[in-house]
Amino acid sequence: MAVVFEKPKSLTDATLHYCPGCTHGIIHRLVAEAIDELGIQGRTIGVAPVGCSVMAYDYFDVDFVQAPHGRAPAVATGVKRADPENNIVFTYQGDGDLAAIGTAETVHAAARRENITVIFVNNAIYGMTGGQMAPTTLPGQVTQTSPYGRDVETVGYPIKVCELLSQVDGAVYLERVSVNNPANIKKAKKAIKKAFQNQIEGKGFSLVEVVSTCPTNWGMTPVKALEWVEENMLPYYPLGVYKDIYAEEEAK
Ligand SMILES: Cc1ncc(C[n+]2csc(CCOP(=O)(O)OP(=O)(O)O)c2C)c(N)n1
Ligand code: SF4
Ligand SMILES: [Mg+2]
Repeated sequence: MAVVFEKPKSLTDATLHYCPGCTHGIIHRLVAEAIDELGIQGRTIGVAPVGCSVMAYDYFDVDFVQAPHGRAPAVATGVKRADPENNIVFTYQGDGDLAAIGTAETVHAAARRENITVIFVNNAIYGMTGGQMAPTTLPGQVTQTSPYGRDVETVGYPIKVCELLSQVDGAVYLERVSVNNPANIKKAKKAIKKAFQNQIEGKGFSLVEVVSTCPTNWGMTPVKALEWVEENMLPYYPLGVYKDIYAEEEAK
């Protein structure tokens, strides 16, 4: 019988604990597909963050390390440098983890051109802890800690991670994607695979920002949350390649 659908080998049989409609699950699948297709399951080591994906180690059938909140790029640095020829190391981090408490680790890992792959899930909120304002929360967005909407006069503006890191010379590949519709899921898969391929080729720091949803803490149905991404997140966080130094060099 022809196989028409198969679960990636790099995912375990564990049932995901994510809320219905949460896009963490789609992103897990894309990462696992990339690992399968590149034939690197046996040498891949993930670094789990603190946030809703804290239990990523249960879902990926690869070795895993758990990092303290925000410190995944620092932990990944150590794991990669321990055996740079063999270890393929990725971090999987939320926006609170990567762009708040872990800002320094992120910027400096990029500056050092660490040969790691960073999967950055931007859902504009602290999901796990109940929906507090994150560094990426949109101006005017209502959260548990910005009940009248994010007021940039008092709490400042959102951090745009791809734009910020594009100014860091060490960063090699930065792309922002989304998983809000099938066409964007396809592009997200391509970007994630490229970020791993870069590491295999020894190219250096690659980060894929995935504009994601948190229907639970946004207080929306899953479908409405996908529409909210299209209407509100993507105008503020435009999709596209922010840096690809090898492609730029080839074009010269
Ligand atoms: C040092 C430290 N500070 C704060 C926390 C509490 N904490 C746990 S998860 C989290 C936010 C996670 O949000 P994000 O990284 O955006 O991930 P999401 O749940 O949205 O996927 C915070 C603040 C913690 N566990 N450790
Ligand atoms: S709280 Fe939000 S980010 Fe966390 S699993 Fe639920 S929908 Fe996903
Ligand atoms: Mg978040």
